[in-house]
Amino acid sequence: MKMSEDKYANLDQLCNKGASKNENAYEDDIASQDSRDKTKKDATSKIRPGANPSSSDNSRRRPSRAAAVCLGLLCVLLLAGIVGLGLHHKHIFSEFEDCKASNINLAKMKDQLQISFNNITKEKDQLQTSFNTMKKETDQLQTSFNTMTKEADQLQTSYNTMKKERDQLQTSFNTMTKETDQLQTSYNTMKKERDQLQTSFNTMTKEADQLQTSYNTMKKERDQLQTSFSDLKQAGPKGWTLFQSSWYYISSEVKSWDESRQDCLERGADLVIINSKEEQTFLTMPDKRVWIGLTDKDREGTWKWVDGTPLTTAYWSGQQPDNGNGDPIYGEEDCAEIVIMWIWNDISCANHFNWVCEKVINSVII
Ligand SMILES: [Ca+2]
Ligand SMILES: [Ca+2]
Ligand SMILES: [Ca+2]
Repeated sequence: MKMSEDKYANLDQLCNKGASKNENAYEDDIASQDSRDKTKKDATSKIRPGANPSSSDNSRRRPSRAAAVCLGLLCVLLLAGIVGLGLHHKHIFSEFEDCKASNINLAKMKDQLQISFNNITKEKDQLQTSFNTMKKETDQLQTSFNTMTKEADQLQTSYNTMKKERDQLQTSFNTMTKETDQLQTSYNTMKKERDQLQTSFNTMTKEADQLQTSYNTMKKERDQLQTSFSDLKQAGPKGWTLFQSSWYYISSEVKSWDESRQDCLERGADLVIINSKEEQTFLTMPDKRVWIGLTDKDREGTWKWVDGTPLTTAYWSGQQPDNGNGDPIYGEEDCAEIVIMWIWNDISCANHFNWVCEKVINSVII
């Protein structure tokens, strides 16, 4: 717009300059004409003093001719001046017409420029409106940009936080993976152990079944034996006496210690072994001397029961056992008897006494 205005101003200056130039040229032409007229007058004034005053005819004719010549010259000059002025005026008129045409063109151009200026003004207003709109949009965009920048910052913060959490999760995942591997290894180991235990359990189950079967069989046998024992208890062997957990046979004959033991063995028993004070009291016979299953035949002074167990609790009388006290009449005394009043004595095994066989019930009942 400014450019258009400047252009318009330049056109005005050009027009004014042209007009001013024409005016100045006209003024210069007039001044030139005046100068030529002055020069002519001066020439005339110079000629008049040059006339010869000594001859009166010549003086009268010569001024006339001179005046005629001067007049002719003046006419020529005047004609030349008129022609020059006419040409000059024609030239000026032509320039004036040109200037007028230029002014018209300039006026048209001015109108067009005015129209263009108006159009440009409208466009400027529209551009201003667009600029304002764009400025608002720019402000809105700036606001949006600021909002998006904040959101971007928040997102960046969230991203960093999530990245840290991801790293922590990755670490936890790796740790859990290791633990999982360890657990898997432990699981495999436990699985193997379980399988082994299962195998052992199956084996033990089979063994338990076998044991249960054996137990059931043995239980039946025990029941049968219990029944047999009950029957036997109710009606024991003839001549046998039951005391606590043993059956006892007290002989009515007398024999040596070895013969007595042989008799007991033939009866499915052995010479009595005294395990308690009650049994000792039970076996005390007020009128008999009886062999018991105690001897030191194998080693003098080392008394053992017939089942091989050593003697722990004894009921020897006074100085007994004395092994005959060195008296040849008694000889070697290697067998034990219960004498009257329940005390024990060692005596020669060759003596003949009654004897007591013992059959332990517990050894029969399973
Ligand atoms: Ca006994
Ligand atoms: Ca002895
Ligand atoms: Ca003795």
